[in-house]
Amino acid sequence: MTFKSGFVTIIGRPNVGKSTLMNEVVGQKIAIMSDKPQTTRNKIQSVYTENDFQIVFIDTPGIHKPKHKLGDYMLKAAKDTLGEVDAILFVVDDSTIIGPGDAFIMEELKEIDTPVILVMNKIDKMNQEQFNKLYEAYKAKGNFADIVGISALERANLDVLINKIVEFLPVGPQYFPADMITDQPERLIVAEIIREKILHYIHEEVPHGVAVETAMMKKREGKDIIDIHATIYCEKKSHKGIIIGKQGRKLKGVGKSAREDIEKLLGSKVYLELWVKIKEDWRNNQNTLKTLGYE
Ligand code: GDP
Ligand code: K
Ligand code: MG
Repeated sequence: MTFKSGFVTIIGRPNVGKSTLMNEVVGQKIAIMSDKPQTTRNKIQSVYTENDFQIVFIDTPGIHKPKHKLGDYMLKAAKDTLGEVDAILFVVDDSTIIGPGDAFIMEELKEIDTPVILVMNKIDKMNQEQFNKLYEAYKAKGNFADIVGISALERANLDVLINKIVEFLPVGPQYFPADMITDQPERLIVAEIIREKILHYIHEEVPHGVAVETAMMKKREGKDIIDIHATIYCEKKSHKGIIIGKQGRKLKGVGKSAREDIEKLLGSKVYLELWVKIKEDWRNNQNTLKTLGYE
């Protein structure tokens, strides 16, 4: 039996479903998801292994025009990977036309030799006519190695997509153990889950100025409990108030919902303590970005 393996990067506008796709393929929450753009800030690798192949997925921050240093970093993280992988999954959603965002990405892709599979996501929200129209529009405008319609959320056609990806993989070694699904340290996933809940519970501009750091994570002596302390950094005093909420209600909601997800991730009871601190302008501070893992 010949074993195939390779690297695949997932690109696309914010909110088209890249993180959802990666999580559903590997069957666990590795990248956080939300209905807000700029949810994913790092390159995240996850691994999907079968008997005769292994795919390493790289989820990237959405490609968009940067507004601050963190934005610069995010765009670079997305573009750097394109030339180095075996295939690119370019994910689009149920928009009725090819918008300027997708056109921008298709321009960027023209300079790269890597085969591009167009993934038309969210087919659960499209009727056949809408799908066909969009399909023809993309086919006419782009140079794709293949086009697949899927619903990441409903896990529709994911097997078809996987088979297509395997076609583009070279014969190669099993890079990672079969049971490994991500290169992300648990501390980082924990922090990201907390950030996901902040994105979910807190509206407007506040979450975009938030960073989360897992300060401590330790199994309690003789007990089946993991104690976790995490710090939520925000940019302003007013933001701190919003995050904590009246009588601490917001923060409690964030903590409860994060704890439930973290317990699933770690397979253990969790005691989660959250602190909110102000760190002005951290998004433009190189050192802080480094400390928080954005490097
Ligand atoms: P990303 O920014 O590209 O990583 O997008 P996310 O994975 O964070 O998803 C953005 C939003 O789209 C979330 O609210 C998802 O639940 C939703 N979403 C993702 N895939 C699908 C899909 O196949 N169908 C529908 N209806 N919604 C989806
Ligand atoms: K998102
Ligand atoms: Mg994402």
